[in-house]
Amino acid sequence: MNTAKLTPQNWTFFISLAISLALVSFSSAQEIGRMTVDQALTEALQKAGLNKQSARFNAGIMGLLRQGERSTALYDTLDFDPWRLPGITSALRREVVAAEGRSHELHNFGARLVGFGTRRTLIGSPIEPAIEVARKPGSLQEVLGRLRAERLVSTPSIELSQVPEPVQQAAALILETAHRTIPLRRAALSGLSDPERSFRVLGGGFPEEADQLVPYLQMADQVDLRLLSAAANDIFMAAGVAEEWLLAVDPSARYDVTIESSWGTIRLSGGSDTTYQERPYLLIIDTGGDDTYINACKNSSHTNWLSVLIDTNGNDQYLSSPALERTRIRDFPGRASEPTQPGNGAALLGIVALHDSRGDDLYRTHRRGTGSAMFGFALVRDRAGNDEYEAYRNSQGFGFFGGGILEDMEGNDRYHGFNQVQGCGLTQGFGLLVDRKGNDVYIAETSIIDFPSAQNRETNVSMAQGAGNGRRADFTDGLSQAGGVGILADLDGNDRYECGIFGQGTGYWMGIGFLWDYSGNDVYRGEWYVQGAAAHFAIGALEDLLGSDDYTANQSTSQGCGHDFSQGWLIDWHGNDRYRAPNLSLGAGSAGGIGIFVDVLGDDIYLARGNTLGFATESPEATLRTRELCLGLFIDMQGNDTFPPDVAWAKPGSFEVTFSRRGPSPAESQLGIFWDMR
Ligand SMILES: [Ca+2]
Ligand SMILES: [Ca+2]
Ligand SMILES: [Ca+2]
Ligand SMILES: [Ca+2]
Repeated sequence: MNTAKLTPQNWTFFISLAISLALVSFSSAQEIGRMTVDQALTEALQKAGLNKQSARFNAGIMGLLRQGERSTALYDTLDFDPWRLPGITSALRREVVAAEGRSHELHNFGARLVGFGTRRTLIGSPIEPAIEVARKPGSLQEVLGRLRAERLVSTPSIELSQVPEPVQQAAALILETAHRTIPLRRAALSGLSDPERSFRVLGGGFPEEADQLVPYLQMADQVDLRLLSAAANDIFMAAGVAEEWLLAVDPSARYDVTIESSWGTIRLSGGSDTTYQERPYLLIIDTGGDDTYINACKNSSHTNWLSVLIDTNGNDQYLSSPALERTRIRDFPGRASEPTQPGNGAALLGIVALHDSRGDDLYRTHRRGTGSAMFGFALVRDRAGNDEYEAYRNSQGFGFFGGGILEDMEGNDRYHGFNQVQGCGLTQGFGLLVDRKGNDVYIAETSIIDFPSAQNRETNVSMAQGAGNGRRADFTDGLSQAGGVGILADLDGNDRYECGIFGQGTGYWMGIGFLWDYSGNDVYRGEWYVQGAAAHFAIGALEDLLGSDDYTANQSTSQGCGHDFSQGWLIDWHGNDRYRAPNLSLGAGSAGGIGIFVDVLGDDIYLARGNTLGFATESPEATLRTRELCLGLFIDMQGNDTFPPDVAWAKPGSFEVTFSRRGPSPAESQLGIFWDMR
């Protein structure tokens, strides 16, 4: 029994604890917050002479300015009605929570946002027949026999008596599922006349010039990602079930068999520390030892269309070069040499699944990897331990025509990368980084400048931590391509996020980036186009649900800022927060954009300068933008807040509308709204 006196401090503690507990249940957090935020947005617009129908981009005018094809399903939805974003993202966040332990549902979640999702589990489990086959005694010999009869397996009959029964069943399940899935993959690529050549071209790098891009896009049109996504669902389901079966295997059980197939090598091993050198692997199951994998789990060719790696024990290393065992990526001289080559956990015209069950693991890749997909689907899932993830580019939840997922279930983890990492989606791609537990650190390199930005040559373009990136070609060849969807979702713990330019919920050129932090006291550091910011017909949002947080954006256009027909959102639901904001921030519209900032609860401190705290820039006279809405909206809903003394309209308890240009109606004007509701 707690005998402490109930002093006012105790009461405050108990009340805030009660609120926290209520909010920790994600559904109630969303319900309370969404209703309140939605009402506040509605009222703020009304008080300024706007409403959710009029406060939109004019589709006709935008159509004259916006160029780009292959927009995602999510982009079309949010572009149609910006004000639905908080409701839609709160429903999406629940799906991420619900997908725990079912990574194939995370895959379907991402794929649906882009437009090629399936719901293959709606009626039942599509892998149930394969599970039935695998569960029978002697199933692996039986499956291998059938594959041998079809000339898919070349190794003659092999002794399996040393291989533990769960390992045989798990291997049988993966191979049986692969065999049942290959027709979907064949159909997906049936439009390609020379798939081996396409593999080399599509994987050879991002096309820069139009003469490279045109054939690339033609090949892209010949790959049906819906079919490949359906196949990936079944593979990811089977890998999840196989991992469950393997958890029971004694880590000291010793066995080692190698079987060759035309889809790649199958190796089953346990009880020792093993180094897997680079070669085309179809399947690796390793149940014991501290192992090293050099580019062992990836698509190596058109025929090596599937690669599954399940490691259930030990502290393992997943490396793209043996040199990286002791060298960090940022210190590695060859770090920039192979940014689009597949490394561990990278898909290319195929499917890749990497599951690590236990141990403190090191994932270090200068190649594209750790949940990275081009024309395919990749999943990396780490179940336990304090892990270190390092990459250079196009990694750690990255998708370009396809989807890449990095899911970490537990432990305090460290993520480091340079560019297009930690939840990044390019054209027709999604990249998801989901970290479910622990205090984590996410860094997109800021001091070694390998990716100097057009905004500031001394700062990297990060395009990281929830970033959707498109190809802007209005000033070059005209072949603009819409960006994809990048999401970083961190569900627990006190976390730290650092990046340069473009990051932490950012979008560029019809791309969408979300950073969702569900819990904990967090620190956000970035430079420009960060923390809920977007440029050129794009959408960026940072939403932080619980905890007292510390936000810093140093250079410009951040923390709820939309530039050029973009939406930038920053919503913080709880806690006493501190915002250090640059020019164009905290609910700012720039060049016909919409920027929205909402802080729901707590006593907050705003340190800001310039066009900030509910402000919109004036559009040039006699241009298409003159009578376009440009809107900056700032709302603080509660608490004793501190505002900078030199921002004239930002006073506690006040509602202010500031017109930069007043058109015939508010919807044809450029205006800022500041509302501190108390
Ligand atoms: Ca291991
Ligand atoms: Ca681990
Ligand atoms: Ca965390
Ligand atoms: Ca707050």
